[in-house]
Amino acid sequence: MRIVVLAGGIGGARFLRGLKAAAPEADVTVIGNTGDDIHLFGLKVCPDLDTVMYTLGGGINEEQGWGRADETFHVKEELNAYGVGPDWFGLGDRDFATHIVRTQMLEAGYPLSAVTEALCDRWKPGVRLIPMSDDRVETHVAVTLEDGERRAVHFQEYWVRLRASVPAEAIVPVGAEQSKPAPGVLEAIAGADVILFPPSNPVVSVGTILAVPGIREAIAEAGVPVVGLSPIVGDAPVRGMADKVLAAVGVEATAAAVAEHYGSGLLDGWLVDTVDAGTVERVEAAGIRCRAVPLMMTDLDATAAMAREALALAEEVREA
Ligand code: FO1
Repeated sequence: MRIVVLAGGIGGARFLRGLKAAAPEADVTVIGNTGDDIHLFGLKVCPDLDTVMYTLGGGINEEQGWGRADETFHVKEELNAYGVGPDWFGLGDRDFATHIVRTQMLEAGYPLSAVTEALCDRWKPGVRLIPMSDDRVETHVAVTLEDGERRAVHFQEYWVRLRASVPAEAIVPVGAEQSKPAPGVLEAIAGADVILFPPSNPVVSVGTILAVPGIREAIAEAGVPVVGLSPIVGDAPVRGMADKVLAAVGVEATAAAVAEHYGSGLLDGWLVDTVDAGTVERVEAAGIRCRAVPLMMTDLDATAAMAREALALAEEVREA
């Protein structure tokens, strides 16, 4: 079975670990969000690609869900001692090596998709990991700061430095309109048996991938079941601050509203948590087949069970 997954960072990576346990024989292609990418200290950092690569490759810091295990921060401390920032973004020494290799290869002329493949040669994530695009796309967030100044900040500045403490007034994936899907993205979608949206952020993760011209259309036209898992459980994000960015696009932070936001033109099936069983009817009324199952990724078994439910719902859609 060929499965395509559109993944953001932590939620996507943890779901993928469950999917691999649930379907060890499946051929999984992951289309990774690169809207969170940031240039720091002359280096290209790709947080979501790295989170997937480290999580599936066994190098992730399990408590944080991002960055490397057994990490130290000497380089960052030294940079900060020279007054070179930002000091709010935690790049560790081991992680720095990944960004150095990536930047060297990009500067040598390799596209990000080829660089990601080379990095995965080391980590062997057991999936094919492709960035959504080789072109630069950067998510910016329009905010009004406490002093009344209106500014567009990089997504990482909004997420990490500001901790989403001010309302996101608009989310703009800068460069998306001019970007093209990376080599292999459209082919993977066209060749998929099932397409899954993990419980990743629907606006700044899956939404950014869908903003690359051609990807949304290819999924809608693939003619295979498209099944998503709600990142919202009981009207709050399972983790992260998805509610803050949902407000910016006028979507309420509920499992049903996120399904409607994707829409029946894209989604065939949607899983909500058992606490949201009351919304199944509303989602089905929107033309999306819906089931309520436990959606907390507390451990590998629970996450694998979620992946099995998603695949079972896909089969139900296929047979309908
Ligand atoms: N998240 C934080 O909350 N604080 C950090 O300092 C931070 C650093 C960081 C470095 C590398 C990396 O790959 C991820 C990092 N993240 C950090 C996670 C990241 O900001 C976001 O969670 C994702 O971009 C959203 O998917």
